[in-house]
Amino acid sequence: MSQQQQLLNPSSAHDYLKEVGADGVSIDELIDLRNTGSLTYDDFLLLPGYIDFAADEVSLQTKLTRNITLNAPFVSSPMDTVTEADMAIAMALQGGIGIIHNNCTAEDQAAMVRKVKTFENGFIQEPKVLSPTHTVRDVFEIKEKFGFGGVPITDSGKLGGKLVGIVTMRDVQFLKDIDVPLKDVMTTDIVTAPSGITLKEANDILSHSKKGKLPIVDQDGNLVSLLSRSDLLKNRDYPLASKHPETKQLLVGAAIGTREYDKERLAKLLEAGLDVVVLDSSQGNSKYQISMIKWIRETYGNRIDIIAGNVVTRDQAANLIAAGADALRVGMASSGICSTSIVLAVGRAQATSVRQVSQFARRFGVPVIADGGVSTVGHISKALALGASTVMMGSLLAGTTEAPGEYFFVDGKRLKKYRGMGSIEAMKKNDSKNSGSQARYFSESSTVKVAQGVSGAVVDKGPVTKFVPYLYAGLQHSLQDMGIRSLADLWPNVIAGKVRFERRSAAAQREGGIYGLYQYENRLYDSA
Ligand code: CPR
Repeated sequence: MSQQQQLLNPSSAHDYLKEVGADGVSIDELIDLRNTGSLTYDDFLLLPGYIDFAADEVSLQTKLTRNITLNAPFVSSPMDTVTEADMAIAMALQGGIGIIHNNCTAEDQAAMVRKVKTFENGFIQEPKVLSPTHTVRDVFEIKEKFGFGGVPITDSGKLGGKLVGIVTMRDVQFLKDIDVPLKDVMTTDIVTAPSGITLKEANDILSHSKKGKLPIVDQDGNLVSLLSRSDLLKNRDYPLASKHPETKQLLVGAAIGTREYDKERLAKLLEAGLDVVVLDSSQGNSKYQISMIKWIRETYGNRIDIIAGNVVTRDQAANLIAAGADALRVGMASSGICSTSIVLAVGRAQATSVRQVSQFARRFGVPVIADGGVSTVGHISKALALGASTVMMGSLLAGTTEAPGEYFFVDGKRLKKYRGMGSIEAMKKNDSKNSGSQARYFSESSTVKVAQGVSGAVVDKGPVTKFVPYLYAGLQHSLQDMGIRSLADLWPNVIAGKVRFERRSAAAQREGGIYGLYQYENRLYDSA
């Protein structure tokens, strides 16, 4: 005879839950090396919690390093197809940070750092400039090529030269002879503003002057930048921007290696205003990295924060933490362009790496950057739930407008190049010994270069200024579903066993994908 269970009173639901225990598993049960081996992001899901707040209330403030706090946990990777100045500016404006690659000369890298540090939102930092001896033809060419209708004129024809006039379309529109020099047609009665002026003050001058352009000059009358009336309406405020607390300049990072010549490189980067340095090695647990960390500390004290790595085990982490690292970059062989685990048989699945290193490093107050293998917003929330404080992205940001390189078309698709820094192509880009890509893989002196990655292309993703807000809003919704109000609350709730996890079978992963449709469109976001 079957025994019927007695029904319980609904008001005792919470007592009964205590009796049977919370659903799902804790993080310790999820990452169980002996029984499950290593896991990657797609191997598990987070279980939903309780929502009593709106998604846009969720704070994503987090630590990049011991001393640097960001408003968004997004870092762009130091790769030569991902982060140069434009990407670093866009990332910092939106609360994250960009790490400028070192597969170039120290001078070029320092110039990129300087460009980020001198960026001021709304000001055109690199306007097209002509000299009084250029001709009207040159103005028309600029108009045709770039669409700019007003060109400042300096004595040298360059930015930084003495401002002597301005030529607008109104000055040249009806001229018959377009070979006349600009000194005969330019306007010399110019309204200017001093450098250091705020965007708001400059905008006010521009609105009153009724001019199309406002040149910004230093105390000697040299041209520093330009403000354009047509940009006035487009100027956006970036309330989350990552800025230095005193100088109010955008924050920027840069990668270096661990050789003697990298010490000189670092000096140049610091002179350009660098905020944080990344010691860029695919396997960071080396005597080279440990002595570089110590040397930087001895030479520069606490003037600069050091991100060390990459590591994937707590044994590796222990060495770098003891040497004085301010953050650790975690990941080996999880990126889509990486062939390290196939070729060298060394690496670790990313979810396990992030959890093992974060658990260890958090005891010392050292934040972890989960680097690589992120291809969805969901991967970002998983990395953070596993203990990372920020995520570093390569492929997800490649193909955006701000990524280096030109777009090209294949089979009607608009593409941009994306390549691993250990691909033969990247290692050969700059054969001068002092550039970073070969050193990252300890390959400068090898006669045979062993590739640890591939070179390919990704589809156009549009501007990062639209894509990162999508990542931000998506992450807020993810935390809301978990019932977590802020990133700061996430880890305490994970270690208290309140955030619950569950492994998923291959069939469950299939079920989580899109299926059963004849065709569909996968638009990631819609933004105003
Ligand atoms: P994704 O975001 O593209 O998955 O990964 C980017 C990360 O991949 C970089 O930040 C870097 O750590 C790593 N990476 C770059 N080039 C690589 C090669 Cl050739 N091999 C292995 N890892 C690479």
